[in-house]
Amino acid sequence: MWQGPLVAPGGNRQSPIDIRVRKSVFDPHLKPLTPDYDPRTCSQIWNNGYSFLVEYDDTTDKSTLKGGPLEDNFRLCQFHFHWGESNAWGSEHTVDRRLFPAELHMVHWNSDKYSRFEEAVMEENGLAVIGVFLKIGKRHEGLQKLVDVLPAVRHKDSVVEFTRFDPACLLPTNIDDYWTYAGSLTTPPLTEAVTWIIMKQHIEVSHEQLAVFRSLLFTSAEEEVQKSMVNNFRVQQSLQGRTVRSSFT
Ligand code: SG5
Ligand code: ZN
Repeated sequence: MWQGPLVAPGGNRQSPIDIRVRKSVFDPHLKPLTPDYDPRTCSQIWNNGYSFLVEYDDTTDKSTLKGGPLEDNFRLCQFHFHWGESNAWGSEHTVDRRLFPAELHMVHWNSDKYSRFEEAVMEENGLAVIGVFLKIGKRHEGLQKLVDVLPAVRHKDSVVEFTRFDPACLLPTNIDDYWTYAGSLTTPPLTEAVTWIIMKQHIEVSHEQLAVFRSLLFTSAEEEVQKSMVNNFRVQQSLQGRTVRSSFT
């Protein structure tokens, strides 16, 4: 019986991976990425007990991603981060084994082929996730708007309204240089639905801003033993013969 492409986690296109720069293959046919986001689709922030999700209204094509390796039109539904307990690690992907203190994921689903995120998540070409590495440096003014509201979603299952946040402010200045490969979600359901687009250029955030990420909790307000939300990344997966393509030489 055909079960779809998505038998995880034993599949052969799991994420995250180590990007080996010299083994990635320049693909001159890769187009520039064209994100087109409407900050008015931003709706809320939610601590889901694994990360915090900034969620966008994805009932219409108002915030979309096209171009790059993508044939179809993809709709933004949420972004979130993964981070470590210290600045020495925290990213899911690595570049020549180099770890970053955090990684941003902007999650989009294919609205040309599917009608809902839940449907797209089960399909081979269902999702496109942009990954951006965070490095410690100067304070990020765009990110600060988000950092300021994080204390309100300290516990698991807490949700607050969060509107008019432009997700494009978290992208690096150069979005033309990226790596791309076929992979999976890095949290359950781990489905092999994702075209990953990993930015070569990182963004800078301050140590204090990441410290606020680390003050979040995996646990709900009712639990007796509270656990800091840190090290919320998946272990690396093997490449299994896949090619990582680059948009740049
Ligand atoms: C899916 O994968 C999950 C997210 C999860 C990311 O988008 O969504 C679902 O499974 C809903 C059907 O989880 C939720 O939205 C909770 C319901 O995001 C997280 O759990 C935050 C880390 C993970 O995507 S990723 O591969 O880019 N890391
Ligand atoms: Zn993620």
